[in-house]
Amino acid sequence: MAAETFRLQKVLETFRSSLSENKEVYVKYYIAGWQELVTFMNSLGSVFSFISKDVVSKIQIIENFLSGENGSHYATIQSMVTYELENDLVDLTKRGSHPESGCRTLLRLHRALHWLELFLERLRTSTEDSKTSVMCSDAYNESLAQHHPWLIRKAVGMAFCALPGRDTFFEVMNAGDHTQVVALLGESLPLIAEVYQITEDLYANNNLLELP
Ligand code: 1PX
Repeated sequence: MAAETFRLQKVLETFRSSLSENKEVYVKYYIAGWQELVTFMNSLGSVFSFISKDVVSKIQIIENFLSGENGSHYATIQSMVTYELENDLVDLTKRGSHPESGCRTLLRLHRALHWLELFLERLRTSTEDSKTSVMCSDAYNESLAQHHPWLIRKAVGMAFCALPGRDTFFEVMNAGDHTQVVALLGESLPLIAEVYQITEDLYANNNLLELP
């Protein structure tokens, strides 16, 4: 089977499709967006496979809920939160009988979406001599790192050193020349930011931002 090619355009389209008219977030498209990002990471080489494996397993957990008998409750992040909370399906303070709820699993991806937003904004405004490893780790330290133990932070730091340079990054995004990539990033970022903010507010209003 031919390896799937990544396109930044597809990420934009899936995140756009994830927003409903009344600003709910469709889980199906949200995880499809993540699936695209996994394709991107896989094209960067095996140093990143411990990261993509974790994302893939989280996508799988959520997909199982979506295709399960209570799948209709998982149509949007909003309906998932209501359903899982009303039915006591979330471990709220320590891991117990529901260690892999939809809410806690999606929270991990949600935090990573913040990293993505910060990183892509740096990439969009970067110059020729900017280093992807620095942009990546600055964005990481501002976001996800706070939620990771020392060992993971070290491993992630080492993976960043293996990142290709800015030119390769722009190429792998498969969205035309640099100016076109920058334009597409400018279009994608407000969408990603909106999906992030809606989820963040929902989780904050339900006290779910620190789920174990
Ligand atoms: C347009 C292209 C831009 C680049 C796209 C690359 C997408 C990268 C997405 C990274 C997603 C990482 C998700 C991590 C979720 C997480 O925090 N998992 C941890 C906690 O889960 P648990 O179930 O244990 O509570 C888990 O312990 C994590 C393990 C693996 C390390 C995760 C490192 C995240 C680093 C983010 C930067 C990735 C840089 C990739 C290079 C482009």
